[in-house]
Amino acid sequence: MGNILVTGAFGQIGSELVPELRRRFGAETVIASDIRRPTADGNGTAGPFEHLDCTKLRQVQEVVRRHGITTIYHMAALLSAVAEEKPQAAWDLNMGGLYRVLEVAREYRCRLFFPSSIGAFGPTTPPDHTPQDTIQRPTTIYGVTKVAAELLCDYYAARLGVDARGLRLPGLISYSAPAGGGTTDYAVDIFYQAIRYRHYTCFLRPDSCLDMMYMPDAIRAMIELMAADPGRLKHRNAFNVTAMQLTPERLAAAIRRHIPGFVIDYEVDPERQAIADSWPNSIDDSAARSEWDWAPRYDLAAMTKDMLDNLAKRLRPAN
Ligand code: AKB
Repeated sequence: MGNILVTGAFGQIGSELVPELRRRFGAETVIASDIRRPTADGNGTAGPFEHLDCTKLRQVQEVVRRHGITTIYHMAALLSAVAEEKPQAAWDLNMGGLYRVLEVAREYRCRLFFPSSIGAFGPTTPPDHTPQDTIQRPTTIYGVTKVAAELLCDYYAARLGVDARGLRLPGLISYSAPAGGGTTDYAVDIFYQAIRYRHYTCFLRPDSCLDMMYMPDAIRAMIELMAADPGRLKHRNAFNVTAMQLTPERLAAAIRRHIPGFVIDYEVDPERQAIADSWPNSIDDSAARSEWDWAPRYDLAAMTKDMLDNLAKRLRPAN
């Protein structure tokens, strides 16, 4: 096996994916890369790092060639809320970055993982048990880039022989890295505020239902998909995966079981609410389950306990 390159290594997913890949395959085989410079402690990850702007073809070629890369996890992207504020930057990074990385994957015969999202769906998509293959007419620039990216990955796989695989990820919940610029960020922020202040003001309505997943399940899903027998994969790319369907009020009730007296109130942000309203309530991940045996390990209760246990090691209640 050759080496692995992770783009966007300091982002919400990358900062947990890199340590897990290093744990499984060896620290020296995983090259972390980001457009940001590492902090003095190396962002908590010991191992090779490359400063990389993945929208620059030459830079990507150079890193892949020099490190003998055979697999790329392409995580560099803007999330939905920030993409809506900066649509041109979202197109440049989300599409421009993927296009360059796919080109380099074709040239150097690398395998590629690409994270799509429930954001690839839109208001005309069936909102409940959203099928794997269905209507995709998103109304956000984030969703437009995700659908185009799914199609581009399919094209590179079918026509140009690149082993490109991917997931449609739901909102991800994690205690390691803060979420940044997403519509589902409330489901991370709520834990920090619950421990510090026993109070959280949510930017989505109490009944806004969205698919979510605990980060350890998401990381495992990515690595398992890349290891899956290609002979079993009918879809290969953009698999629906989910673990739980959460509303702010459901999540608050689960937290209250550990922090009695926790209070949630609501100041709805119309921009992020409109994005959430355009996404499904629950997606059907039976294709992932049957084609590569996907199964989540964390439900709402297990995730909530693990989040609070881990955050309590770092955070203190404010007085
Ligand atoms: C976001 O909210 O933008 C992401 C996503 C669901 O793709 N977490």
